[in-house]
Amino acid sequence: MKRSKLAGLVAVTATLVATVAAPASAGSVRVVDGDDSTMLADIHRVRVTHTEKWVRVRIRFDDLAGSGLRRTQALSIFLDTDAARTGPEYRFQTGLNRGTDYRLHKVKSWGAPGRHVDDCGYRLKIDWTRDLATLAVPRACLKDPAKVAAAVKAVEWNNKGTKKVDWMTARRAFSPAVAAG
Ligand SMILES: [Ca+2]
Ligand SMILES: [Ca+2]
Repeated sequence: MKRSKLAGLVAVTATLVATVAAPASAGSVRVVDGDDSTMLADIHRVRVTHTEKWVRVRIRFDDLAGSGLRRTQALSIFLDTDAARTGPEYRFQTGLNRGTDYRLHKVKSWGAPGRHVDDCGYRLKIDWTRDLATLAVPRACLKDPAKVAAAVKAVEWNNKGTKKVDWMTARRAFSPAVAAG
């Protein structure tokens, strides 16, 4: 038991290193959260990609509900663009059901309401068949950061109003920071 767990950890570390060190045109990191919640919007995997022009965060879920009648699902992505300042500099919020609205805010802390970032061409794509949500933000929107890290939180309500939450890895935990590739 102990042995296989250790082997698993080593494999994850090796994947992270390989992803970061890969001679690709973009810097990227993949974080595995896994099937650790009974909610349908359970976060399974997250990939943060940082290119010369874009910052992308792609999240794979257990099961995204197109219809809010099945489950009401929502997502927050926190971006850390300045490691010298504690906490996130940006927060992106969206629903995950069809017809949702989304918004990017400049924030000073995790809980701050922040100020809306005027439309600078950021966009969200949701694929309900593949259970994927992909945020793409022009790097210029974020003031061309040297490195970006992301923290991801999914929230879900069932039709009785019971709320469940899943964070990528842990509450308010950022991915490794990714330099522009
Ligand atoms: Ca999860
Ligand atoms: Ca920060």
